[in-house]
Amino acid sequence: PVQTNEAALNGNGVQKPEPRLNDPDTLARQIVEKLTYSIGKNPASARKYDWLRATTLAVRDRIIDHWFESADRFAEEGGKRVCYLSMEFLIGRMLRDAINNLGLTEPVREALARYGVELDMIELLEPDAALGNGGLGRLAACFMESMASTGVPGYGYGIRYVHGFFRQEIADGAQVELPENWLVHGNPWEFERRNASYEIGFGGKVSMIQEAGRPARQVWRPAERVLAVAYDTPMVGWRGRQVNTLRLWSAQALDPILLDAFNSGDHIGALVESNKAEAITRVLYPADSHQAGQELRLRQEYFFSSASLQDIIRRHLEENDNLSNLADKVAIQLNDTHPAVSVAELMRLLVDVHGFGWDEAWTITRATFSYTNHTLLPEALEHWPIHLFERLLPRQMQIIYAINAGIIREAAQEHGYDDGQVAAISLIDEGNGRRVRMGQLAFVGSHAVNGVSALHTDLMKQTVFRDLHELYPDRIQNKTNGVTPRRWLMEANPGLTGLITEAIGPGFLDDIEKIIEIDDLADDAAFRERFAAIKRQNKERLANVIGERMATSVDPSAIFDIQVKRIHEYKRQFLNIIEAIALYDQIRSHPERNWTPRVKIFAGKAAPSYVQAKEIIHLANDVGRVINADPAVRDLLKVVFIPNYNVSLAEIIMPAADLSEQISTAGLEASGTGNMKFALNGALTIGTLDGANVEMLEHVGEDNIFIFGLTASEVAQRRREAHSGRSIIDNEPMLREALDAISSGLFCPDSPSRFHSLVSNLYNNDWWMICADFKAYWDTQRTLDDLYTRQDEWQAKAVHNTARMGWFSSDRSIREYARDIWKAGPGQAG
Ligand code: F55
Repeated sequence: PVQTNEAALNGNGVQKPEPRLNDPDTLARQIVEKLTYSIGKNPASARKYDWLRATTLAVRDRIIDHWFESADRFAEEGGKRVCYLSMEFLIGRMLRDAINNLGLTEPVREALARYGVELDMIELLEPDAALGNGGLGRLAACFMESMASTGVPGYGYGIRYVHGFFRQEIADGAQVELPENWLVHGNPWEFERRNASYEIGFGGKVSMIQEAGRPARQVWRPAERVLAVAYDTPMVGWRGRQVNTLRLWSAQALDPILLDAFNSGDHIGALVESNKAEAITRVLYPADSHQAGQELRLRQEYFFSSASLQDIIRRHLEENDNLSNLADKVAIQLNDTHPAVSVAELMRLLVDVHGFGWDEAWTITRATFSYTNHTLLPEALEHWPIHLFERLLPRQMQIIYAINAGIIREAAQEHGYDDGQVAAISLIDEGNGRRVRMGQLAFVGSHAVNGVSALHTDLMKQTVFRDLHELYPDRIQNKTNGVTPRRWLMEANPGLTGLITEAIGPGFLDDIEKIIEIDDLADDAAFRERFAAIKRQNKERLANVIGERMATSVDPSAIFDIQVKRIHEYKRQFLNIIEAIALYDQIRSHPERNWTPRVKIFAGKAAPSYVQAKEIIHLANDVGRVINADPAVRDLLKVVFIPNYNVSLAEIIMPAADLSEQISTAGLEASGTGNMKFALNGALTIGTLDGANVEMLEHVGEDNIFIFGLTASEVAQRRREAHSGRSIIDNEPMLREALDAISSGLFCPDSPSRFHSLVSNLYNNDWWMICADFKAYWDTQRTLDDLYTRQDEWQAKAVHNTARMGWFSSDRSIREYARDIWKAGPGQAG
């Protein structure tokens, strides 16, 4: 055992490190100290990566001071913890965020400048932590930052994937997926916690055991066991007031090299087991819109759910006598259904391991969990085949049957449900090969269930959860998404942040809703000009990126019309491309007209197995190649697809947009969060009445947003009527000519039939209402062309957008979760 001198540890502070000072002198000295003693380089021979690492380590020391303070404060004050369980945390880079939140940006810049090193340059060397697919994962990252910034004691729990979201390259117009390897040079932000590790079982058998004088109980003897090892990353809140922890689990073989096998000469056999264990946390699944359905995915879900719950329980029992007050001390938020097996696992831990009776365990479980739904798309809802579930998690399957029996009994006895109504709420889908419905499991195991925008929450009540909502009418509530203004305004757009600070003072940095104070400056010509000048600089920066990465030149005085997000049919990048083709036709047919120059910018990744989404990427690239090379359009139109969209690229793109494309088929986009990032940075939105666009309209006012197209209920109506595109195409020449151009092979002469199935889907079915919405979209785009020529008007609207987006801060979202769902954080009894 380690010998410690208690007196020295606690008494006179002999072993306490000196406090870290934040002046440039001290920072410069300590960066060089890290360079020398942690990295083993002297300043003269250090490479840029060495400087990044040394700077990160010096900044990390300061974070650790705040981290310990936060832990001590929590230990003193007690209160309730919030555990955010998410398969995904799409964080991006961490250095800029950390130093911004600690107020160190200028001192660090100055310290590095003394050695001739540019902060902005070394920041770019940090790899993105891309442990997520898109909106859901990025929301988890914004929420972690906002919990730390608003003083909620939040613990993120997730998976430490060795390979995050794949890197995208475009080869001959098509997406190519390459493995991502963010950990190759080590990760200075994480701390391995070997003492926090738990065994996770799979497979095996359940048997009833009867011990003398005790009630009979079920014991699960797993056939396989792996170890979950914790890695902690500090999450720094605004002004460093609070530092929370993101705990990510890594899988390891219990016995990395099975010594028996190894000693008996079976080297290969010994390593097979460790490979199988470590496979669990090897890679992030890249599908965001359909269920993977693979065994490895279910293993991932259970692995991180069980590890997190065991950790939560261990911590609770360190501070409390028993688990009966768990729900008073911990709130567990399930980020979609990916961790929904937690409901069964907590029941198992309470009943089988900690000896609770079923009913009390169920009360505790329900009071502890809450669940956020992020999609209504049927193909994205998780449902696991029963045979697979039972083979991998036999005890959890039993528990799910028991939960189901209880719910059905309640529905039948207390509410008189008939067989049809029972089938609708059952946790087991008997329809297609018997499956466990994870959404239903998460719903019944939670005291609160939320959607992520007002419209989405309403639709949840009417569609996917209609029957459960009828049974539990108080359970569903709305929590509209938000984005953190630190990363998405201050860090991404220092120019605009500086202008706003000059105009209204720095108060909005601590309370983003104060940004409304620039609203009246929309009428101030001098302010508008400075606002526009900053936009222009940000567009030049993006134009440079496009020039460097793709050797395409774009003119920053054109409208930057941007659609960046995952590629999906319901998000309708195809509609945007068709509009580009129609515009191309019109410019060539009517060269005499006063066209407003436009650059259409796309970026986003397709799931590797999503054929149509990959065709859409191919089309965008093929169309861009033809249009950009055609002298007839005289730079009036460019179409650019920027490869490898990720958080870092988003930080350059969001501030550079004039126009934000939020054009999903109404009723399909749960919320959207890119819509908020763009508008906060002064882009106007062209969008449908979908997701949070509806609430953005309410906040910015109808003069400042450009809404078009069918509403969600009109879409539902048309689908009931078996709508197809054919008659619309026949009556709309611009649309027909654009589709004919695609079908003719104009954009893909090497393979003219490449896009035939994309086009024939429109004729035969038009499921996503692309034909139905084309004309309204076209007309709205032309209104915007016209508006852009009146720069005063356009810029006034842009100012209103920035001014009125304060409500869409994730600080507001988090305060609502804390107040209505978690009953935790500042101002809660705790
Ligand atoms: C990831 C994995 C699976 Cl198996 C299914 C879905 C996803 C995923 O990434 N979903 C996702 O990003 N959903 C989005 O969540 C955002 C945050 O709430 C919403 O803004 C957005 O509308 C929704 O599509």
